[in-house]
Amino acid sequence: MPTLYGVYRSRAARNIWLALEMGIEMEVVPVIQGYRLPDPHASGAPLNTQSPDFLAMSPAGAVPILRDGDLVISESVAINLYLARKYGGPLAPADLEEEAQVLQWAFYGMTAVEPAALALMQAVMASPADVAGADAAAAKLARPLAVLQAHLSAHPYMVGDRFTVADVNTAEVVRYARARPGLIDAYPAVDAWLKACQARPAFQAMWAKREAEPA
Ligand SMILES: N[C@@H](CCC(=O)N[C@@H](CS)C(=O)NCC(=O)O)C(=O)O
Repeated sequence: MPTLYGVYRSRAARNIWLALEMGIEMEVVPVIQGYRLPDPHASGAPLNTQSPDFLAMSPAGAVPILRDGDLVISESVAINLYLARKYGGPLAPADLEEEAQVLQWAFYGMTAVEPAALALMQAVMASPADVAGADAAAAKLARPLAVLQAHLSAHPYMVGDRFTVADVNTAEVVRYARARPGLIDAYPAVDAWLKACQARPAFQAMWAKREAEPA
């Protein structure tokens, strides 16, 4: 059985969501971000991203990490692509063409959507009253959201007209933009798609556990 190291309040969430969608049995070992602890090196500190045992597995000191037999991999999107390929089924790419599209959206999500969406979420959380700062961050998201709006106006899902690993990967970064109320409303196809993704029982199960985890 694969083992995932990470907490629900981290990018491990997208791996847990996918595993639930695909019915993959996966052990989840909690590893909290070191920066969330008062002293990650204290003797009683929980296993965290700065613990020597964890750093031996993750030189970058970041969760998630997946261990599957002798294989140890980092990067939540790479982990999802591995799980999809290994376990197969309708959430995995059906052929080479779909695999290319899944990769295309994975790279677009990581390079175009995530940096802008994360910057927006962090700006809103750091200074909720700083409207100008949030406006500037939101402006950088306008183009990626317009790209997704155009795609999702013509297709119900990211790839293959069905829910796949590409939706899990993309939805988990688009949701950061919800930090700015009303922003995604201006992109109705994105809004409807995100709501459909997040209404799925597997997402709901993951989210309930995430909410139950201390912030
Ligand atoms: N691109 C990586 C990002 C990994 C990452 O930054 N993880 C954060 C939690 S979401 C982390 O572990 N941070 C610990 C730290 O920066 O000390 C992925 O998607 O897995």
